[in-house]
Amino acid sequence: MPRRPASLLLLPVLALTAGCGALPEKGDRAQARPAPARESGTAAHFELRRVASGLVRPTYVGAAPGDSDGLYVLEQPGRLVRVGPGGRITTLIDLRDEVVTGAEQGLLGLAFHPDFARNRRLYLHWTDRRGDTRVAEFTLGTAARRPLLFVDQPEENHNGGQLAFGPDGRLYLGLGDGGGAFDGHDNAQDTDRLLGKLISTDVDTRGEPRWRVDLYGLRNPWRFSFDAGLGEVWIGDVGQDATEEIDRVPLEPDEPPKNLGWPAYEGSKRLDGDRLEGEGELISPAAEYTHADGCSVTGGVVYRGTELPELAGRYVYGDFCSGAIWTLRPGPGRGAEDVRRERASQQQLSHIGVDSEGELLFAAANGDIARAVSRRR
Ligand SMILES: [Ca+2]
Repeated sequence: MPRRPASLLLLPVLALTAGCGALPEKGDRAQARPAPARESGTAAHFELRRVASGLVRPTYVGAAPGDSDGLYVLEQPGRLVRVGPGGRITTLIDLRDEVVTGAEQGLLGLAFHPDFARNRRLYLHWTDRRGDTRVAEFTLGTAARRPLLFVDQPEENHNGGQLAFGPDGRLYLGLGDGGGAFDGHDNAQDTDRLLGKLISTDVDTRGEPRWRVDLYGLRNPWRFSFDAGLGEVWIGDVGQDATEEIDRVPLEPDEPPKNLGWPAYEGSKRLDGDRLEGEGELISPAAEYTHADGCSVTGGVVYRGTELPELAGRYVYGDFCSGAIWTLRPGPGRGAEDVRRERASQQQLSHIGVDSEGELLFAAANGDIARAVSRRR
């Protein structure tokens, strides 16, 4: 693939650093932001207690509005199950005949309609038998299905995964860059394409869904979440060979979509070859870690529960490969600080969700579901 020279981008930034007052190239202006936070110590805010096991490669755990007794789990090969009291498992939707399972393919995302308790609507994201991305609306207890999205996938990897409703009531989806290495299909910086983006649609408008690009320059946003109170989205964007990143981005729909930098940047590191495209403000990671500490970030949530008061307002995330779990404190200027590695860890960590009370749940590809509990118990 063509590698474009980076020198034109780097020179103005260096000039600005030297204080000569030259304007940085559009998009690189955010380089004045503070460096991403890195691990600065350890902590033991909680223990993990296993609450279910034997599930098949879970990719999601969470609660449904109006159901405080059950946990809802996605199994990567294609089932949505409910884990009820006593660990009883009920299959709610079975797409195993339609889903292909690979390392990064399968049933990858679930979101409940904000009004699910009344309308029973939920949304699933999966990889179909041809390896392409599909999103559809289901109405639980009926056979109703409404296709919402089809995206041709050029490679098996980097399919993104997460579905979630934003504080604006829109359904958001994270899509990876289409796969291969170093965005060889040139998707992430092309704002006319859906790959390498955070996109959203209004599911309550009937007729053909229209998807909007909200953020671009993503590599593989496997997991993201909204901190509704602050109108922010937190993204764990999986890195290439060196760096995993956490992005903290304000929701500003009246502004042009912001640029998360890939593949011109991996984490905060400028890579040779690709340039920033489009008009979006460049967003540097709030936090990052290198492959000395893992190899695939699993983005989590800002804790808004009550059982673990020391975690209040902290963002919780981890790494699939090392099982490490970190928490950090949102800092000034959209940054992060006080990154602590937890004593607890979870091998094959695939998803961090919350129950109906906002308490932390951890899904792992080894089949386990765990809950964060106070160490004082
Ligand atoms: Ca980035």
